[in-house]
Amino acid sequence: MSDDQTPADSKLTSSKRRWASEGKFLTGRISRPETERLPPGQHLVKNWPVLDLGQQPVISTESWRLEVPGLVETPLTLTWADFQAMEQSTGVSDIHCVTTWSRYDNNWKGVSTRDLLDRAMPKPEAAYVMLTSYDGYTTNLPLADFAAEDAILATSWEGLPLTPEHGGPMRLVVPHLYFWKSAKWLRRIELLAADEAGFWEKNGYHMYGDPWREQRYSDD
Ligand SMILES: Nc1nc2c(c(=O)[nH]1)N[C@H]1C(S)=C(S)[C@@H](COP(=O)(O)O)O[C@H]1N2
Ligand SMILES: [Mo]
Repeated sequence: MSDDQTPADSKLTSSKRRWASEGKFLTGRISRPETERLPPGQHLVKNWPVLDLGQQPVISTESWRLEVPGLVETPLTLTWADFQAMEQSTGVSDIHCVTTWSRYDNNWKGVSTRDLLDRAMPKPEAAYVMLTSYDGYTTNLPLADFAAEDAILATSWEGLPLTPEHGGPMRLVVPHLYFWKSAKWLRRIELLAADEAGFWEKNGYHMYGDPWREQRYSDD
C-alpha cells in the first residue's frame, strides 16, 4: 500500500476500481422492454429455416475436435468425450437472422462459452475471436460478446441432439447478435488482439451485427 492514500481508499474502493478496469460484471447486454422483443425489420417464424454455404459437412463425434488456439494461457484441443465431460448448461433464447426471420424461445443445451474460456484462460491482450467451421466458414466477434452470459456451444436443441443441417454435432449460439455470427459445425475458436473479418464480413456484412441497431451491412 502506498502512503498517498486518501481516506476513501478502503479495501472496497480499491477492489471496485480493479473491477472497473477489468470490466467485471459487465454483461454487454442492454435491457429492453418486452414490447420490443422483435428487432426492427424482423418477422416471426415458427419453423427453423436452414441457411449455410450449401456444403453441410458430416462430422462423426469420433473425429470431431474443438481447437482453442491464439491468445490463451492454455491452448485446447478437445475430443467429443472431453467436451461432454465439461459442465453442461441450458438456456432459452431468440434467433434473429439477417435475412429478417426471427424465432423465439429456442431451448439449447451445451457448454457455456464462459466455461470453455475459464479452461483456456484468455491472455489480457485477447479482445476478439475468429471462429472457423468444418465447412470452411469463418466469422468474427468481440471476445466480450462471445463470452456473453447466454452464449452457448450447443449440442442439443429442444431436448434432441442438434441435427447436422443446423450445425450438429456442435454449433455456437450468440443470441444478441445476428445469427450469421453463430457458427455451425464449429471447429476452431482463435483468440486475437485485433478484429479480423470473417466470411460474410468480407462480403459486405457488418463487423459487429447488432439486430437492435440493424447492423446488417457494413457502411461502405
Ligand atoms: N459453419 C457455418 N455456420 C454458419 C453458416 C454457414 O454457412 N456455415 N451460416 C450462418 C448463417 S448466415 C445463418 S443465418 C445461420 C443459420 O443457421 P441455421 O441453418 O441453423 O438456421 O448459421 C450461420 N452459421
Ligand atoms: Mo444468415
